[in-house]
Amino acid sequence: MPSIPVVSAKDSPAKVIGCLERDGAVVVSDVSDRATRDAVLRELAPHLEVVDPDASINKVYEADGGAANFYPGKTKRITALVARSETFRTFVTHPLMLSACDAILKPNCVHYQVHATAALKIGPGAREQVLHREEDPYQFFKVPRPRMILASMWAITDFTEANGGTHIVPGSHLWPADRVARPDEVVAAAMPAGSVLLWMGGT
Ligand SMILES: O=C(O)CCC(=O)C(=O)O
Repeated sequence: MPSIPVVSAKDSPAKVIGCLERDGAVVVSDVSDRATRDAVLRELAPHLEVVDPDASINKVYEADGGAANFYPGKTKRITALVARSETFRTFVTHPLMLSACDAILKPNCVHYQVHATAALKIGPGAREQVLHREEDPYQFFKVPRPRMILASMWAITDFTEANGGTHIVPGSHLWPADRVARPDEVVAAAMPAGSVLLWMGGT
């Protein structure tokens, strides 16, 4: 059974990067403390408060060339977190993120930048999301694509398989384009609050 490696924030960036290269994903525990998570929650709360969890953005996404039914319902979503939460900015500039981005993205570019940010509050009964690669919008490159994206998911609350922990297919960043994941190759990222899941744009 494949699994997502778990390392500690005290481990070296080289260890984190080694896991990303080999498994395409890694969970790093104890990256954010309680006070930081509480501040993010407090700063985002008024924005999340006014979101309708049933407002579907699929039509807009499809019109833009995105996959059909990409976004599950029963979920509150807000974007532009850098503008909305001062504390969230410390995640973007966290030394772990910068060293991982330097190692994974810098060999392919002059500068890298924040691609998109979103906070998700998954409600009861939300369906699973369709498996995808974060780099899928760049269809002009064939899989396996050059490395363009390093994704992260910061656990502000505990992630479990039951409450919607992100589904990852370890090792799939190295797969040929036509290989489809079997159900037993899909792993839910279970991680306690304070952890961050990193994954390659090709995973
Ligand atoms: O549910 C969403 O808003 C998108 C989440 C997503 O694309 C992902 O977790 O990779």
